[in-house]
Amino acid sequence: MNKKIEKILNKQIEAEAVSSHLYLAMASWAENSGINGTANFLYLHADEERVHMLKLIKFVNERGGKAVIPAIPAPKQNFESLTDVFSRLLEHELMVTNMINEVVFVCLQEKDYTTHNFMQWYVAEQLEEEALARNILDKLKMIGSDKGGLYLFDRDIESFQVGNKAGAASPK
Ligand code: OFO
Repeated sequence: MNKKIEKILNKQIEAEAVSSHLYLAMASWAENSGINGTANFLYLHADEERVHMLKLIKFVNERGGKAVIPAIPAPKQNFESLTDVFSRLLEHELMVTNMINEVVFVCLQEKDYTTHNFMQWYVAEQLEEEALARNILDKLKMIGSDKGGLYLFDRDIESFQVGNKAGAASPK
């Protein structure tokens, strides 16, 4: 595997691990705050980020590269509100989108069309995740501090789809 591609894919493996860890911390905070629907949604999201990482690990190894399992720093543990959680989630996803765009750019520079093709799943996934996070933030803005609204939000959030289910169902 081209060394430049191997390096940038390993950077992406680390980013997916960091995402999974961050959403796990958010889920745990929500659970401790009694916001259980949101906690379940975020636990699921953390699992899906782990699947994103696994897909990359397998791809790198199967193409003759060496996937590096990264050390992950402890994520933020406390959040001010649901709006705080989802603002940070959107901000994080925008950063991940930039990283994925960079991988795609390097693939084209290196004429690695196989990896370019593989990365298209991540490009589509980012579109969905950003749209979902924006949608959730819009709902939270509408609800404001209305307790009844927040109760319904927490009840309904479990039915929101996280990510590209077809691709996330399997690590390959
Ligand atoms: Fe949140 O998405 Fe991974 O790539």
